[in-house]
Amino acid sequence: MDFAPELIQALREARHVVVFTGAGVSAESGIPTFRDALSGLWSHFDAEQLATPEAFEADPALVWGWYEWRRRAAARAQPNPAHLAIARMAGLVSQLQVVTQNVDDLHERAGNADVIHLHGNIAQPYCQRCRRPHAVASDNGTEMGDGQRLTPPRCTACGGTVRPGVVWFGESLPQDAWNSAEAAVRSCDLLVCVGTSGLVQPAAMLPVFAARAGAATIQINPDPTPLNEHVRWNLQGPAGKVLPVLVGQTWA
Ligand code: BJW
Ligand code: ZN
Repeated sequence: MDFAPELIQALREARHVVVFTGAGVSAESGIPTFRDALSGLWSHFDAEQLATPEAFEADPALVWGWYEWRRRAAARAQPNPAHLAIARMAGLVSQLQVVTQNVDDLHERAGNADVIHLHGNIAQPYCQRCRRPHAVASDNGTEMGDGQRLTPPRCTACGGTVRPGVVWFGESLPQDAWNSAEAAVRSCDLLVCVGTSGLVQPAAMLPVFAARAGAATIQINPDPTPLNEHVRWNLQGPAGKVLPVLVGQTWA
């Protein structure tokens, strides 16, 4: 794999790097990307239609079952070479922040300390009424039946319905996370976009903000995305293959 010398130089000189990630960075850990066909019975459902407050209102057991299935899969998954390369990079530059759309914790488990979650955390459900966090059993090993419906638990404090700790379509992103992400991309000198389709707003604006503010920009993805036209270097391939080589060649 050969990279442009200017790209290697930009990485070596960068003092503040932001790595902006999407579902593709966790794909090689066995977590399906959001817009992949879902496996088994769940393939009868469109992920975009399950990830809404309206879907949860209409059929809580269907949506809670889907999220429990995914929560357990995420808990069993392990960081892959892409997560590990990003964690390694954090030790090689002055400042590295991860801004992720992912609801898993694989960046943290790979060793990154500064991780901003734009779309919440699948392991932290909370009460829909009083917003208190709801402790979920650490049943990581328990396989759920394919397409299994599950009634959502009740809040132990107020009896309200517990909901997944993620941001659905039509909901606002957590204000603190969004402010931190926006500040990070506007002040970084290099942005690396990894494994995102760049279709979901407002997250997809972040690379545009970085480019407008003068940051060097890189995208790593096996497929073209709408971000191609906004970034300087498009590295086509799976993140778990490209990132370790890129980090290895830059800081050899
Ligand atoms: C690999 C790989 C490998 C594979 N290596 N790569 C402006 C215009 C139009 C619409 C809107 C707008 N502003 C807001 C909207 C509406 C909406 C939106 O964006 N809709 C679009 C779909 C059109 N946005 C919202 O509603 C947001 N809220 C908001 O804007 O609030 C203000 C507001 C309030 C009220 C009314 C109006 C506005 C909230 C968005 C929340 C998104 N939530 C989800 C679900 C989270 C929970 C869950 O996981 O179930 O977040 S949706 C889903 O998409 C998930 C992801 O984080 C997000 C992004 O997906 P991502 O990560 O890019 O994954 P994929 O699957 O799309 O792509 C994977 C990529 O990986 C692909 O490119 C592959 O090629 C690649 N890949 N293998 C590297 N090995
Ligand atoms: Zn409650």
